[in-house]
Amino acid sequence: MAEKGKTRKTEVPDIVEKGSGVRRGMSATDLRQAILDHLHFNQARLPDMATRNDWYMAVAHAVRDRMMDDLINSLHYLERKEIKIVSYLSAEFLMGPHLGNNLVNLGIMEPVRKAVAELGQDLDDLFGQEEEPGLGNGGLGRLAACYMDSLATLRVPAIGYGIRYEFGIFDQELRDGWQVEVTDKWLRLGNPWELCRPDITFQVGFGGRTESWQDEQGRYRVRWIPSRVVKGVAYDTPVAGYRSGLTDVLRLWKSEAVESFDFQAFNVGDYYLAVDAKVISETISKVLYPNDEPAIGKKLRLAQQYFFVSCSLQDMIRTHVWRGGSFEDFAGGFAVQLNDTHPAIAVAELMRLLVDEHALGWDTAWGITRETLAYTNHTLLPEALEKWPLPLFAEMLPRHLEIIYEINGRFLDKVRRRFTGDEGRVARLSIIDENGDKYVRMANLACVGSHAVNGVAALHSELLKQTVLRDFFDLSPEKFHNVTNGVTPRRWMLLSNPGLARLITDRIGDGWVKNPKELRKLESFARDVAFQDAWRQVKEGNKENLAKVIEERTGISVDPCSLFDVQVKRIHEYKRQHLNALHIITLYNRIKRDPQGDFTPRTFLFGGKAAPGYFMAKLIIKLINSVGEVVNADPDVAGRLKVVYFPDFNVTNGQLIYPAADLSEQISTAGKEASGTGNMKFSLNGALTIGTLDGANVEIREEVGEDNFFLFGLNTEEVHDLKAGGYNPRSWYEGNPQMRETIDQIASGVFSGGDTGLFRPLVDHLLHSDDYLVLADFQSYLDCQDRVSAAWRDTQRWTEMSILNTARMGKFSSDRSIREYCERIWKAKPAQ
Ligand code: 26Q
Repeated sequence: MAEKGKTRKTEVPDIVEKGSGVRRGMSATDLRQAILDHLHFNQARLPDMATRNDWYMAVAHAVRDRMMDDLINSLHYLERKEIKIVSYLSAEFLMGPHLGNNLVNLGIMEPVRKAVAELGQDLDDLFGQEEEPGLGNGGLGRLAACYMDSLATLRVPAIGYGIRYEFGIFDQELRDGWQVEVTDKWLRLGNPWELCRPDITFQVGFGGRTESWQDEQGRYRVRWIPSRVVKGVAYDTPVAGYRSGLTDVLRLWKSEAVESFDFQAFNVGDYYLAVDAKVISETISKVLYPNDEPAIGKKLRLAQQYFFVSCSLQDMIRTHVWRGGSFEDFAGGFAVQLNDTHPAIAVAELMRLLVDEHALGWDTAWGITRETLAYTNHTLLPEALEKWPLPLFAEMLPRHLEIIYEINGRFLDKVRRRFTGDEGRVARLSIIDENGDKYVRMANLACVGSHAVNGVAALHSELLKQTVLRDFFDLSPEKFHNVTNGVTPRRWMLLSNPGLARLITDRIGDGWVKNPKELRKLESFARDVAFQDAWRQVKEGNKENLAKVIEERTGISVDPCSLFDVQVKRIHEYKRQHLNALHIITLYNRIKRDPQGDFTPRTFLFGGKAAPGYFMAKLIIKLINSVGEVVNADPDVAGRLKVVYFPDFNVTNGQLIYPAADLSEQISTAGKEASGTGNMKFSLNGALTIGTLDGANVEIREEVGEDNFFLFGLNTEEVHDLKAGGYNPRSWYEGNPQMRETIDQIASGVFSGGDTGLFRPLVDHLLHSDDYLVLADFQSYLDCQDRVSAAWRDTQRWTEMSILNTARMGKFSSDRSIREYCERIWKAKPAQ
């Protein structure tokens, strides 16, 4: 329930006046004055005394001011009941730094740069001051951020709902080659982009018990009496579209203690109990969970999920009622997308709000719920499907469990009517897992409670239907969709690769930014030698920039003329960073055998965080660093091979790395990577891909053409057959001398100062189970890498392929993805 004090709207002009002056003006002169004013009135600093952070804050506030007209106008749209609002529910939003992106989207990069320079500051320095909000683990959170950019750019009224974690994903440091996690205190110096809305708060209950009662009309009703209540407070961050005049909002919830709660305790004299309650309440939004292995949950994580989902749904209902909508038409007012199962509790919560709080009948509420919700799946790994131990669930959300039982009972009745006698199917479809310890299966809940279910790449969506969601597909095939992921060309090209963006725009105009299919026009210049030279120059400049940063951060000097071979992404066995490492060792051995030989110089760049509890992933990081230490220091190598682990891979670092890559490593075991989005960022920036037929690689290859993509490895069918026939990694090892050599070297301590124990677990794993078929794909990978090395030597051909990659990546704009969601799933339209 919203707190009191909300005033009814008063007459406001439809379009707030745009203009000039210190709050709105877009000229360098106006901006300069605006920055000085903010320095004075917000930071309370004279220019002489201002720190770099003061300047950054002043600039950020000046920019934020210029987003307010569009934000206020957009909030007015939300009041119109004929407009359908898209609600993107996500436990993660990996937004990356705001300042640069907002300057690009508002179209004021140059005047701000000038204004800042006139004040004796350097805009790039100020960019460096921003702590990026790392409120996500990786792909899924970053996808949500790209989608917010596209929603605003396409003028779709939308709210991104999530959690305002006080600590985002940990910062990664490397000590002695091991990952060390450091708390991410991103709010330490304040966050100029968010607006706290102390008046937009909702209460969320936990625990306790339920009671039934009869209302005046004699209806059976249930009341939930929670044992604990916390308050969610809204924090809004405006998300400007790219020159679209529409600004959407990211609304993140912070948990706080309910005032009445501590007063109660205070009155009975237990001050410390009151303070305890406050601390516990505030814990909910304290920290982002790293995606750990396996997905079986922690209590606090479930509390987080329920907390943000409940606040968000209450907020939607409040808005809907406020704009005069009827409950029956809730689905006409909101399309709610569940970003994976993390917000899947929305199914039960929306039912609870409609049935218990607003007295709708079950069937009506169920119709509304299913029509409103849609679910995106992001994984094919069965062990990554979320499930909650039943006792934990029952204790924290007793009413929701009752509702889930009711949903499940009705659902399974229907299943039994259709598939009479097929109790195996019933057990698989059930929302409750009853094989041994009982669990609530969140993917099942999401499928049952949604009108649409989608995967994130064509292959992934097909495999979903055949594997993890097969029974649901059999039941309701019409629900299943594919929406291939995309990335925003604003952040991932315009902002991060301004040199390339300029070169492209000079040739084909700037229409590609909103309509990236226009990049195809570059095809006709792919063999143009002058254009190729200019193209290469941009890439070399980007590589030089990166080389400088690598040297600063790691002390390793790399040759910008070498082939930059890059694998940046979360560390996971299925992504096979260790396959990449085996290749490096093979190259090293070749050089050692023939030190005078003619080898293609390569710089291997790795980046990515491992989940803190994922031992094998951390050992892979150590292995890469250990191989690097040996290779980088060996005089025989003479700089022809360098191995770099770039610490703390995040959005900011990604913006530096993707534009500087020549080769993009997308080498997951076929059938394991749902989509990948880094693969798109690389290719868009002119890197060639070495990859398997996995996730969106399949579609990338289709688009760029098979001649412009380095394919290797088993496909999903072959992976399946190999495993079905009893895969024995040891025989692959024994049959391949090169592989044997590299693995033996790891085992015998060549990269661990003679320590034969250090990498033993990894070696054992490869030899005895090798779940991700590293050994089976090894030779194919090696051969393919040899083709890469040969291709690199034909500079013109390589450049042509690079240009063709960029030219043909239009499909992978997140604008295309969002259009598909709007048309096929949300039935939402751009605002006029
Ligand atoms: C689950 C339970 C408890 C704690 C954490 C989690 C958790 C958190 C984050 C589980 C998974 C994630 C993130 C998953 C993810 O990023 N998946 C990626 O999504 C991308 C966008 O669709 C795809 O491109 C990638 O292929 C997929 O791996």
